[in-house]
Amino acid sequence: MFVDKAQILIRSGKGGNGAVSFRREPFIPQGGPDGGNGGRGGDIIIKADGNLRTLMDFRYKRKYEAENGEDGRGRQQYGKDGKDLLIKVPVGTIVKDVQTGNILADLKENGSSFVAAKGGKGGKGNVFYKNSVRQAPNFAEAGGASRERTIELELKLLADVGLIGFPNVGKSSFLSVSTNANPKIADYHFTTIYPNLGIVSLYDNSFVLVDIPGLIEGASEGLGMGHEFLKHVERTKVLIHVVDVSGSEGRDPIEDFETINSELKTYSEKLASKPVIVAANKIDLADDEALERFTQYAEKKGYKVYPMCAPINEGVKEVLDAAYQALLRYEEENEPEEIAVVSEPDEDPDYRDIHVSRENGCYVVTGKQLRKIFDSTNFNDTGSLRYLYKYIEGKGAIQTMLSMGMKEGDTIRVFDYEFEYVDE
Ligand SMILES: Nc1nc2c(ncn2[C@@H]2O[C@H](COP(=O)(O)OP(=O)(O)OP(=O)(O)O)[C@@H](O)[C@H]2O)c(=O)[nH]1
Ligand SMILES: [Mg+2]
Repeated sequence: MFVDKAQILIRSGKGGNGAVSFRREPFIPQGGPDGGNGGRGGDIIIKADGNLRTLMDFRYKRKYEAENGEDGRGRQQYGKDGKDLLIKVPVGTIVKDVQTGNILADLKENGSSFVAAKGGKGGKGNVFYKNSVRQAPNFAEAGGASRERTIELELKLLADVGLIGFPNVGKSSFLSVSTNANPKIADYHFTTIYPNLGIVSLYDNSFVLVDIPGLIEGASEGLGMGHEFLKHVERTKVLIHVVDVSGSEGRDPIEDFETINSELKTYSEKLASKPVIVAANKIDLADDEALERFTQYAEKKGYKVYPMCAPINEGVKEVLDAAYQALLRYEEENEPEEIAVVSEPDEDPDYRDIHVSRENGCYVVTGKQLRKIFDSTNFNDTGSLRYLYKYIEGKGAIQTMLSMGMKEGDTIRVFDYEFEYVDE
C-alpha cells in the first residue's frame, strides 16, 4: 500500500533546572548565592525536504524526542541547551494535532519548517532571586516542562494532472514515455498498485503527472483500490482519461468510458467537474471504424478525443499539449487551494489548569503549571512554601476543596507532598 499518512509521538526537551548553590570560599563564612540557570530543552522541528518522496520512514520509527536542557550548576555555571530535533518530511506534508484535530502546518515549500513542540525554558538559578531583602535565596526555578503530543503527517500528492482509466489500458505506458518516471508496465490488471509521479517537461515548463491505479466499476464504493486513490485524483487539476479504444480485452470502449465517468461522479461532483482530456489508446489494434465510433460518441458529449499509441510515443505529445493548456486555463480560473492552518500557543492547552479530586479521604491537587512551581519549591524554606500555597489558592483550588467539604485538619496532597489544611 502507498503510505501517505503516519502518526508519530513527539516530545520536546525539558528545560534544565536552575541550581541552588552558595559560594564557598576560604575565610568567607557566608558566600552569596551562585546557582546558574538551566539550559533550554530542544525543540521538535518539522521541515520539508525536496529529496523525500514518501512518509515510509515513519512506519518504522514512531517516537521522536529532543534533548533535555542541562541543569545549572554552582559558580554560576549555565546548563547546556538541549539539541533540537529536526524531522524531515516530503514537500506537501500537512501536520495535524491528533487530539484537537487542528491543522498545524502545511509545508508546501522546500525548506519550510515549523516548531511542532517547543522545548521547556531553562529554570533560573538562585542567583537570579537575590535582591536587597533576600540575600540568600535557597530556592531556584525548575526547568519548563517538555511538550508531548501525537501528530499526524499527511502527504498530499502534489500532482497537476491525473491519469485515469480501466486497468491495462496503457496509463503507465503513457507515463513512461512522457516523463522521467519508470513505472512497471505489464499485460495484466493492477500492475500499478500505488500512484506513480512523473515530471513532464514541455517547452520551458513542466508539470507533475500522476498515474493512478486502474479504476473499476464500484470504485467509488471502495471496490478495487478505487477509494484509496480517488482521493488523490481529487487533488489534481486536470484528468487524462485513457481508454482502450481497440476493445482488446473484449469490453466496449464507450461503456468503459461511461463507467469511469459515473464512478467519478458518484465519488464527488468536484471530481466530475474537472477538465478531462480523452486519450483513445491502442489505435494500432483498433480498426478505423471502432476509433471513429468512439470519437463521435465522446465528441458529441463535448470531449476532444486524441488518438494515441503510447508505447511508440504516437499521439502522446498532442495529449500532453492539450493537458497543459487545460491546466493553464484551470489555474487562471481557480484560486490555489489554501489549507486553513490553526496557530496554537506553544504550551499545552491545559497548561494553566488545576484539578482537584478526592482520594482516600485526601484532597488531591494536580496541574501542569503546578508541577513546575512544585518542582521549584524548597520545602525547607517557608517563603518558598508560601509561594506554592498562594499559587494553589490563587487558582481557586482551596475554594473548590472547601465547597467539596474540606475542613480544618484535612489532608491536601500535591504530588508527593502532603500538608494539613489550616483555616487562617
Ligand atoms: N498494442 C498496444 N499495446 C499497448 C498500448 N499501450 C499499452 N499497451 C500494452 O498494454 C498493457 C498494459 O499497459 P500498462 O501501461 O501497464 O497499462 P495500465 O493502464 O498502467 O495498467 P494497470 O496498471 O494494470 O492498471 C501492456 O502490455 C502494454 O504494453 C498500445 O497503444 N498498443
Ligand atoms: Mg499501470
